[in-house]
Amino acid sequence: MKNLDAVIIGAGFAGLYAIYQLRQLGLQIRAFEKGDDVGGVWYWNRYPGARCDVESMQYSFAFSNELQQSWRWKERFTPQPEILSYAQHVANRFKLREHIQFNTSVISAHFNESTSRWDITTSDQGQYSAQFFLMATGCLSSARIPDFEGLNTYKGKTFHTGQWPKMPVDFSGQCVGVIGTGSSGIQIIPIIAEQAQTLHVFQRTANFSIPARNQPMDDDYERQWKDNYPSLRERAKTETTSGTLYTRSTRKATEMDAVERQQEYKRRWQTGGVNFMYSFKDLMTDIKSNETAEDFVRAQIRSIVKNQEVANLLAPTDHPLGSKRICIDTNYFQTYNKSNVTLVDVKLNLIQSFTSTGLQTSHAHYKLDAMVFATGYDAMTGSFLDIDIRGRHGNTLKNAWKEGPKAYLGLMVADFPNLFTITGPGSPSILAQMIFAIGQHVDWISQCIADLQKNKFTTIEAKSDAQEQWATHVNEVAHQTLFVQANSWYLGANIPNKPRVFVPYAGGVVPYRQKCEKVAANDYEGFKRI
Ligand code: NA7
Repeated sequence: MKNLDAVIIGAGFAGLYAIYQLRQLGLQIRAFEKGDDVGGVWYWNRYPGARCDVESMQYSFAFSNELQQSWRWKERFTPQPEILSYAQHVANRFKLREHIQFNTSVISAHFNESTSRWDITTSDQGQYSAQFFLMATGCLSSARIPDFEGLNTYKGKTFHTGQWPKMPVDFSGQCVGVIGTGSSGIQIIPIIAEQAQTLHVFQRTANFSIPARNQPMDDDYERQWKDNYPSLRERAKTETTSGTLYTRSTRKATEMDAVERQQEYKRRWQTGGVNFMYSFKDLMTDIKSNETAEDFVRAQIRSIVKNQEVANLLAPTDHPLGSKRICIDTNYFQTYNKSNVTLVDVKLNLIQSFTSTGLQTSHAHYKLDAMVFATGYDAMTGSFLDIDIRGRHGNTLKNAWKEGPKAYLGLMVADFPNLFTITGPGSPSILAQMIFAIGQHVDWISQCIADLQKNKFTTIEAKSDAQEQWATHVNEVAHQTLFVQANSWYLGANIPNKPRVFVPYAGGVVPYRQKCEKVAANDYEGFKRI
């Protein structure tokens, strides 16, 4: 058994920054990464069209001014290969690779009550004992293909967007099917449509999507950011709900007359990106306001898509705009004007089973050479529960979370001492810009560990009552928004039998950070240190 101070799982942005920070504390650390390189979600999601929905100048680390000044983003919204290069650059520049063991998964982590340390086993039969155990496993890492009947009999090629092969995939001349019209589906569909002979999109829920209006990076815009990075990063920290600076309106949608409102939506639709969601301050809290934005987007879809039957299927009517993660796209709706693309509504035309040659629905059989699953993830908890984690008294994390995940501040779980959940359930995580959320969490965790060492404590763990109160608060805050009105992965609705709990903290990054800082300043109120 090898002794370490800290074990980190994952070498995505969370793992990389955790290595960087914990190393500064002088800890002996090792990170285990399943893939053969850094990048996490951006390592696995190498499907054509994969692109970040946060603007490049903001989706990056803030901890090193030299890094943010020297790195040059080529486009307004960065494509996956460039984000992966950035992660590789960070790993190389700060010499983080020497702490990472690639091609290795953590199989189990058991808290050993006699040593107050974590006993960790890895896929290469490694045995480690570590004082601290950090989960940097990401919120969207546990890719999921639904249990379709007959899938094992299907002879065509299958792909999941979140586990895309490294070798380029060429769909030229093929009949391709895509299941899933979330962000990944919406990004990959226009690209496959360019190559494939025929493309059938199997849609269960139509999604709202705003044009990205991606473009090469504007030099002046880049300069403006680089000249003001410190103050802009500070504003992101203190003035935003998600850690990303948008042009936020201070007005309510229903306060304005219809003409003015339309102009605002039009202006933002033309500019592109998630900024559309900030057209009015109450879009995520007032259904009447939200409906005005929904109507606008549906009208755009109907004006883009020529066949009105198809347009009606593509226009979402069953959830508020933004209650499922808003998508941003490049030519998504336009793709349905192509003669080789067919939309199949699987709410009416039910998927029955895969056959050896394709997909059988209640209305027809579709012969398919390849099937792309853009069917999403067991989000936010899947990557934790895929590992055999046991805390005090041998209690499994699976058992502790059987009625839904609970973590005090989204950082620690009662009865799992010294286990830190970076961007865990109950923190803003996926509702925030992820690199921003990771930065705040890792800074807090490293300060917490430094304080433990300074005060000669061995362990820290969440108290159950503090954890309960926080979970209640997370739930109450979510119910003040429209997020709870959709069957989304935020609520675990895409996974059969997953407890229906709104997992991320919807109260915004500013009150969240203030709470974390206050807790630390008050001698880690709600935590027990021994
Ligand atoms: P999402 O957003 O979870 O989308 C998954 C899609 O797959 C969605 O349209 C689902 O429909 C559909 N789906 C899932 N299971 C089925 C079955 N059984 N039958 C038909 N359709 C199904 O995952 P993404 O990868 O697109 O995006 C995840 C996040 O990654 C994204 O928000 C960004 O943050 C990056 P449903 O809506 O459940 O009816």
